[in-house]
Amino acid sequence: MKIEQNKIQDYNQKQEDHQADFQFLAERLNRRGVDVENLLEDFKALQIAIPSWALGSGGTRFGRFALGGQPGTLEEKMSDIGLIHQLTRMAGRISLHIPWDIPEDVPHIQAVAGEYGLEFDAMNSNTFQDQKDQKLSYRFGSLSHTDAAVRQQAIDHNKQVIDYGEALGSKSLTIWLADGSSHPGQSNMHKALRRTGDSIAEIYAHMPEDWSLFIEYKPFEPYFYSTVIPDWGTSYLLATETGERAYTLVDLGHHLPGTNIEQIVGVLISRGKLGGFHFNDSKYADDDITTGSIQPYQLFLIFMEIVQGLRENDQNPSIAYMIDASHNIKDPLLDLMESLDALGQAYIKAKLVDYDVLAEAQEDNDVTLSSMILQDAFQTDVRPLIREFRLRNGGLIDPLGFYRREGIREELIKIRGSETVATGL
Ligand code: PSV
Ligand code: MN
Repeated sequence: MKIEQNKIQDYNQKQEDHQADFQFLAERLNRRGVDVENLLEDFKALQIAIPSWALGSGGTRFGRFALGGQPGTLEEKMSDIGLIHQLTRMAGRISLHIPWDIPEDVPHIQAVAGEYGLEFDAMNSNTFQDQKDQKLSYRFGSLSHTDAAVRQQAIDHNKQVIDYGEALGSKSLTIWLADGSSHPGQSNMHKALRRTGDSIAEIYAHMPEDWSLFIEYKPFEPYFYSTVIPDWGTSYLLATETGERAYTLVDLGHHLPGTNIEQIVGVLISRGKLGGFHFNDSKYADDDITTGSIQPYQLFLIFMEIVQGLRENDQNPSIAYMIDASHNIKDPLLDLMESLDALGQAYIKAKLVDYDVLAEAQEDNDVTLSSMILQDAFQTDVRPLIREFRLRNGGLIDPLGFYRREGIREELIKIRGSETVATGL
């Protein structure tokens, strides 16, 4: 769905407080030596990919609630992402999961992407579910399976995903390996890891030379005793053994409670091995809820590590950002826009930190000053700046308000009906 630009302008004109709010913030930041114009320009580069599987109503193992107007085809999914991008100007990328979203007609899919101003982000393979006509089962694993024939099937699937991605213009593959065991003694853990490394090496060899490979990790689920790639260290090990263009991907939900994720981010960047993120938030495990809704301070600290890390380590390539969330109750489009806003805020706040002054405070072991610097940035309300960014780039000052006021979900239900079910989890 595309919104007429004059509707956007009309709605923006009604946001009477915005100019005063923005002026107040801009003057305050300028007084502190922040180049606001530069910040607004720089913000354009923060484009966050939306996964094709996050636009419908997700579910839990207990069931799925209906959400009307879900996208039933890849084109409709692109239309939803196009809409989010039009309203926020922050979501110019789409990430596909195969076989949930096979691009049958590549030129057509590329043309649709072009129409909405979308580029193809990382491709995602799926060896965690058995598909209808699949010969061998992944019940006991895929890339790590004890049977070479199952491993080969999973390797071939990944190669096919690379081929689809190459045709579309994607430049990376993300592997999330569900493989693991649910019972002590079920699996020889180090042999499983060795087999996984060998399988990944074959997939890596199939990638075009300008592609990158991202390896996710996750401590549990769907298996409950062990996973083959449980943590960043194991992912880092595999990425290092695999090759220069293999990196670790950090999904914020894939950590045990209390894990210091920002430290992991800093360490990976320092070794040039941070490939990308899957953003979401959680209170307990892989809850996949709205980014920044539970631990906004952690999100800010992660972005601080990114901003500071990239300043100091040019060996790390540019980072791939994606939201990996599941929407069981909220309207996915509203929720994704909330997440984008939280990401924008964390990024801008991280940019407000004066890293030279912080470095001095750290050298002097001035602990209080260090925390004051962080708090000063974190407590700044930077929302007027993001609103101004959207306004200047043809988006909306208040995208959530517009979406609700205009009844966009109701409109989608009229067009698509209330029965469609989007592929994905
Ligand atoms: C696994 O929990 C995960 O985060 C992986 O990124 C998958 O590709 C994604 O969810 C969707 O299933
Ligand atoms: Mn993920």
